[in-house]
Amino acid sequence: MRIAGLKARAVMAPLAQPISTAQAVIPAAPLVLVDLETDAGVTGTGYIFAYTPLMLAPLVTFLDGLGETLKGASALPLDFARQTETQFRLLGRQGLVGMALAGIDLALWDAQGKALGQPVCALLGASPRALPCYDSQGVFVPGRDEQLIAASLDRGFEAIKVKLGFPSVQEDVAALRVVRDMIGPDRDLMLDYNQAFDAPEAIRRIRAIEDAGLNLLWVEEPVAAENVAAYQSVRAAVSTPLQSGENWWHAADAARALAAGTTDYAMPDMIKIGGITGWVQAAAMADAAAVPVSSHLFIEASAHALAATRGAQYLEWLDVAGGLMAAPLALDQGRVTARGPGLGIVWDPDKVAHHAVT
Ligand code: SMN
Ligand code: MG
Repeated sequence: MRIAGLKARAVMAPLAQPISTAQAVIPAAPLVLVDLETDAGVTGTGYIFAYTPLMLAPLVTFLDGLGETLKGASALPLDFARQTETQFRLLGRQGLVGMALAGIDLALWDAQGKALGQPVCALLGASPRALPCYDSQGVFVPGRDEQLIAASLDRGFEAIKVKLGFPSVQEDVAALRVVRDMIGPDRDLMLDYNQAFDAPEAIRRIRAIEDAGLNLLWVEEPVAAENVAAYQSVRAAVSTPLQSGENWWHAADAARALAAGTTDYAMPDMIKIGGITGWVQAAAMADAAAVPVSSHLFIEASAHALAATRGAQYLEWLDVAGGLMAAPLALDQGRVTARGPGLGIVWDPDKVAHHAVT
């Protein structure tokens, strides 16, 4: 199978709730939809979460140009990886380059699955299976967001993550206490600090949360993602497990982080890690290091990848593209199962047209 063409479209996908974090609020999801045509008659589909609408036009422009250079090339993901590693070795593959390449990687895996009439997880050697999800919420503000926690419980989630980063740790503790009281002692509660602190402040906050008996499953990205030494010192100073990985670029970053012992849990981002191809490499290293693996965004592709991941922990339920689909991926009692063929992503043309950015 060979690549016949590439189409990239920018959209602002509607979200059920804004994504609020310690760093920024994202009111709608800036996505680039990637459609990869093949000479076998199937079109592979992937999408890229661009974080900010400012990056939509540059990604589309780059993908359009790259698509021209790929015409006639092999549509097998590892052939593509080998070719583009050489093509972009001098420039480097972090940032927009890596995001665009990962979007194509997803589309290539999707195309292979469709051509074979199989879900992508089966190409990776695994059957689809019901994966436990946690509901990934934004910054929890007491007095404002209780109904969001109640809605998570109604939907059957056994685990909930909130993001925080108030001016004081007392406010963080008070917010977590409200959530813990609502969900009870037995459900998992996670906290995402989105790289808000330096190591001393992170240690102070996490110790205060521990002293308050809030029993978190993990604290995520308390310090800057690339600061290996800071993760090591925080991890040595607290007993709550640390989670990180959504900002690892390609499997090489995963290797460095795991070798340095920066984290207890890993959650590669399907795009930053390099698509399904990069995920397989990173997840294998994490599992071999006895570090459980969760996902970040990209619920459709992650449901396939996690089904095939030994040591899979949680799928992050944060649906950024369902607002553009005829049939968004469905939850069943807080669990989700990958569907095929391919990645199982089918856009609703009317919804895509309505939210298109031109
Ligand atoms: C997150 C940050 C930015 C966009 C989406 C999600 C967050 C998470 O770090 O883990 O959910
Ligand atoms: Mg996070």
